[in-house]
Amino acid sequence: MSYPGLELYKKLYLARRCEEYIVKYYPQNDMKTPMHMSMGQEAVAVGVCHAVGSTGLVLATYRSHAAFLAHTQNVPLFFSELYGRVNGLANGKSGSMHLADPDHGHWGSSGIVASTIPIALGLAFAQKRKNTGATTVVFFGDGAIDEGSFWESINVAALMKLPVLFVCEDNGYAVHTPSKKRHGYDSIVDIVGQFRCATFSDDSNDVESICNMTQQALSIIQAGGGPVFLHIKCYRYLEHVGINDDMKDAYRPVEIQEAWLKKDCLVLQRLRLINEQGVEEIVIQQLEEQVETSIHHSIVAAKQYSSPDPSQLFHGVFYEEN
Ligand SMILES: Cc1ncc(C[n+]2csc(CCOP(=O)(O)OP(=O)(O)O)c2C)c(N)n1
Repeated sequence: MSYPGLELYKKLYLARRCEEYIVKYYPQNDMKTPMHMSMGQEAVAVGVCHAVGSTGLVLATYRSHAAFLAHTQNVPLFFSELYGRVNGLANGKSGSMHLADPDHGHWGSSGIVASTIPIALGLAFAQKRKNTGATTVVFFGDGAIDEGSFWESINVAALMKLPVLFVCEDNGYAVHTPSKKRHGYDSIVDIVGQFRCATFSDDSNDVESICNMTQQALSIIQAGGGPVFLHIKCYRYLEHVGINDDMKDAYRPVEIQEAWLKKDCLVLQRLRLINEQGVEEIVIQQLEEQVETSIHHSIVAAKQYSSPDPSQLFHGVFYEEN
């Protein structure tokens, strides 16, 4: 793929279409897992993971789909896990909130807000000690900065100059409560900047801009400059948990949603490919068809496997020596 922006578009399209398939098939009640959808926020996961590459170690939140797909692009394992099948990432026992593939650098996500942040610190500490050169990336929502473990982690990471990239996916809400009703300060970036931690911000929803910003952050970390904090504004299209639109609940202003829809990350990147990077429409369509086919095959294949046997219920819950 010779056009620089095409790979980014492909990853955005993959994340979006996987979730559109979830919206289509979830009502069949065969995916027995709660769904926290990334739809609308994909530019953060894709821009960051693209810059970090396959050698990065990534942790995310229960809103895990875009981060998992952007980092691993493993569509078959993704759907097998969502369908609760034995060949899934955790043999069908984790569901959507706990997607993990540590053998490929994806160290997992969790339903407990902010809980992966201190785990990321441990991973980053191990990389520093073993001198592997790997960067650990941890995604979290703006709700996670309400937790003590976030502040303790920023402090320790700055103190120990750990190679960790903090990525705050700020969609403005913790469930239905807006940031301004939760935070006794105006700018999280100003406060984190008081620690020995470089900060960057973005509200463009532009995947290339997020990717470039991440590359700058990585050069600081890889030069031994300690942790970096990215604050990236984004907008969740669907309800907090579930596959439906929730604008009828009226906790989010319609004008704000309209403004974000106008800068939808897929639309922005598709237009850039055609208008600025000279990519022909047919090339984009072929790529979209490839993605569709891979999703379709992954779903059909996942459904051919069985669910785990009840005797396996307590296996894999705790670490087991081989
Ligand atoms: C420690 C903890 N406290 C409370 C909850 C309940 N809870 C689930 S999601 C959520 C909001 C988190 O919002 P945010 O971190 O901004 O992520 P988003 O859902 O917006 O992606 C809360 C409070 C939880 N899961 N874990």
